Amino acid sequence: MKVYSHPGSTCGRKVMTVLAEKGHEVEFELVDIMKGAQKKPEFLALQPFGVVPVLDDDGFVLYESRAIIRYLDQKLPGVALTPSDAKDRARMEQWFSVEQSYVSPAAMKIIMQALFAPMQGREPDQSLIEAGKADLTRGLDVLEKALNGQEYLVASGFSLADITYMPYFAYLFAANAGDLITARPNVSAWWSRISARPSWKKVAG
Ligand SMILES: N[C@@H](CCC(=O)N[C@@H](CS)C(=O)NCC(=O)O)C(=O)O
Repeated sequence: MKVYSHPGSTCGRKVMTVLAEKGHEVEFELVDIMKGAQKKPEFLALQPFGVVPVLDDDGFVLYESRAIIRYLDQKLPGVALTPSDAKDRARMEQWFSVEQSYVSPAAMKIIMQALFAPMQGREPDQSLIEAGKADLTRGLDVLEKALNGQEYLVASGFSLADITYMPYFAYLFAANAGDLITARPNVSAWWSRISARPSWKKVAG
């Protein structure tokens, strides 16, 4: 199995965290997204949108991180990261969708400006950071309520849903916006719990 990605890629980190949870080693093919390698014809032949990650499982080429992690969980032995009960599974899908629709787009607005713009020698746009923070409020408030008295997003246990949030939360701290998380006790406790997992430490450590 081979993963084409970049160590700093949020979506790539979801894939690598699932692999670490499963205890499965893969070949890691660096795609240097800082230098535009993702837009070269040879990579576009694997991923027509020119973004990482891509999985190659013995010739079965799959892109889109959320599809890849579902596939890996089903395919690989080890701990199950998808609940078997229909309602728990539906709840996991709900949190996947909330991440993709409301949380990560808002978080990325902040991260692109407060973290990546300075790295690329650009001045962060404060108005975009403020807009991202405003956008993120509802998503985090919803998580705060859902995590009341609950250790993980799905009550039955740690699942793929928790993993999909982790790369964005880590970058929010790096972007000096960690107070959005620490201000919410249930979200904060959940983040401490999931970010302490050996899989995440291995990937983002
Ligand atoms: N929907 C895609 C998004 C992938 C994505 O946006 N990857 C970023 C890195 S986290 C990327 O390759 N960016 C480079 C670019 O946009 O050129 C997925 O889930 O795999």
